[in-house]
Order: sequence, then C-alpha cells, then structure tokens
Amino acid sequence: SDYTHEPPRHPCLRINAKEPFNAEPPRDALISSFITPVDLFFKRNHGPIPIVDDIERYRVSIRGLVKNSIHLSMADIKNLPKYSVTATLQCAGNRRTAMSNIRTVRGVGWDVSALGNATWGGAKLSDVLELAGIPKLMGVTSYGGKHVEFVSVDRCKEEEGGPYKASIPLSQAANPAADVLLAYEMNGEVLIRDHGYPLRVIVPGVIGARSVKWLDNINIIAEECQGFFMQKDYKMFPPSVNWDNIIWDTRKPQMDFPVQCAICSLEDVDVVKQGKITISGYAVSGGGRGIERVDISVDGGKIWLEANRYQKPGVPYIPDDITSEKWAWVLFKVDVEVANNSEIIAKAVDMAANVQPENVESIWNLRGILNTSWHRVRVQNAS
Ligand code: MTE
Ligand code: MO
Repeated sequence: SDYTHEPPRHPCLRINAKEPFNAEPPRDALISSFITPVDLFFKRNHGPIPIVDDIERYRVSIRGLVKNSIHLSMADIKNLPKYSVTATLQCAGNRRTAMSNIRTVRGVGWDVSALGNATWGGAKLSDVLELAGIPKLMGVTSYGGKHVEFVSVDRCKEEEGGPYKASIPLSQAANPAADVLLAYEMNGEVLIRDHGYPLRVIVPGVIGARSVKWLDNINIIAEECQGFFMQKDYKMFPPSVNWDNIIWDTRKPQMDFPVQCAICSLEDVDVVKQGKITISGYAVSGGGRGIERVDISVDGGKIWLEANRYQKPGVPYIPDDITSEKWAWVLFKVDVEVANNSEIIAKAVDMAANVQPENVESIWNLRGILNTSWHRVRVQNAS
C-alpha cells in the first residue's frame, strides 16, 4: 500500500494509527462547538486515502437488481434537490481503549473522541434511487433487490486489497425520512479527501462503518453485502466468544448505535481546583432517538443529578421537537461541587428509555466495539 499521498492534517489530532491514518481530537476540543470543525473531526481509514481528481469523468453507477443501470456524474447528483442534515458520525470502536484495559481486544485503540457532529450537504439516496426506477419507500424491487450496497474506490488489506464496502436495507435507503445522503459537502465546504471526496454516504444514526467514503458504485442486491466489514467485523458478540470459538455468521452486522455519552471536560484521571467545577460532554443515541436525560454523579454513583442539555448554546434541548436536530448529538453541562479524590460518572438515557450499561465487563466483546458503559473519571484537588 502507498501512503505517500496522504493529505495534510491538523497537528492537534491524536494519532492512534499512522498507516492507515486513524486519529481523534482532544476531548476538550471535541465539545468546544456543537458542529465539529472538519480539521478536528476524527478520521477513520482502512487504507491509503484515494485520489479522485478527474471529476469530469467521475461517475457513480447504480446497478444490480434494477430495471436499468444508470451512471451519474457529479453534475447529475448536484442537480437533485440538495439537503443539509446535521448528523453525528460515530465509529463503533469509540472508547475501545477503555474496553481493552479490562481484557485485550483486537482493533485500533480509541479514547472518547471517535465521533463528530457535522452538517452534511448532498442528495438524498431516496431521490437517487428514484432515478434508477426505485420508488420511494420501496422495500423490495421487482427484481428481488432488498439491500443497497455501497462500494468505495479505496483499497483495504482486510478486503485483500479490494475496496471497502457496506450495505443498508433498501427500506431505509428508499425512505426519505431516514435522511440517508450521498454527501458532497461537510459543514458547507466541499468534502475533503480524508472524509470521502468527492462523494460519500451518510447513514444517520448508524455506526460510522456503513457511511462509505469515496463512493464508486451502488449495487441493488438480494442479500446484505458479503464484504469483510459487514460479515467479519463490526458485529457485537457476547463476552464468552473468543477468537477460537467465534462463528461470524451467528450475528448480524451492527447497524444503529446504542445510547452513548462521555465527559470531555476532564481526562480519565485529572486534577481540578477545589470547589465548584463544570462537567461537560456529549450524549447521543442511534436510530434518531433523542436524549431524554444525562445523569451525573460525583460520588461514584450514590447520588445523581441531571445535567443541562443543549444543541444551540443557551437553548434548552427538547428531544423529538422541531427545535432539535434528531440525528445530532446533545452537549451537556453542569456545575458541581466536587470533593477531593472522587469518581465522577456520566450516563445518558435516550427517548426509548435505553440506559447505558453500568460496567464495561458486561459488554466486553473481542472486537472491542460499542463500549457504551458509564463514563467514569477520577479527580483530585491540586495540592
Ligand atoms: N469508507 C471507506 N471507503 N473506507 C473506510 O475505511 N471507514 C468507515 C467509514 N467509511 C471507511 C469508510 C468507518 S469504520 C468509519 S467510523 C467512518 O467511515 C469514519 O468516517 P470519517 O473518517 O469521515 O470520520
Ligand atoms: Mo468505524
């Protein structure tokens, strides 16, 4: 593989792996704004960043179990109605390092910042599919198509040098309300190479692995994508499964991510001034489920208080309201008196009353995905 043409990156990023490039911003930078700046947005790759430079000749083909294959240029895609969707992209491996501290897992280590919240601009996949003769809300094509596979141009060693790929159900892809985008803009700017230039998929509310970057073609298929990242990775196994007894096809590929939150104003072990401090962080759930509550404890979980939640600064967040962005994270903040040498905990509750699990032990899995356990940090007073 050739890593001699990697794009420039922000020096603030914490690099978890160099080749392929995997990096996340520092905690406090992550929550300094509701919209994550592009240069601070986490970067998760499985191979070198491809160069797609002949935009005039760039085409996305839609083929497979459809009446007619079509080939769309960037101009064709930009001709469709443009939508802006603010959505949090979260890697299923977010917080993996904390899981591997309990028992070793396989995968790139991540702190709590393998996610970001951006405004993605592009065409709705449901509009694009309509151009290929698939009506809105269609769950199965007349040719038996039930899944929509996205194939990239990049080359990954896990795919034996082949392209990264993933699929989502057609019922989601063809549903305008699911807000699945073929995005060419991020935060109002042309998508940069690291994030999928010229075109990527954004599947709101679903683990980042399904939001394929550097889109090459779309296949309408009968079964879910058989690629490595759908079948041999990004599946949630119980704690009893190890590398000797794993049977991959006993589990479905992970799609929605569960309710998650993390404190970003403090490191896992931190020193603070005596008295009142501000505790802040993010909370997010998958499937468009809003955040009902964020509970904070400063005594290791005996007493809990509720943090303030917001998306726009100064405007209280109301889940499932027209004032809220349903696919976006919620930031939280609370001022509390903290005693010397205490454990601070944050846990979120989503609109479906799903709560984060108390311990990482109970959700440990060999690939180290979906560590959504209560986020705990320890603080001491400066002496
Ligand atoms: N798409 C391609 N083509 N190649 C990849 O390696 N990584 C996936 C997804 N799409 C990946 C990809 C994973 S695992 C995640 S979490 C997100 O992209 C990360 O997107 P970002 O780098 O824009 O933050
Ligand atoms: Mo990921």
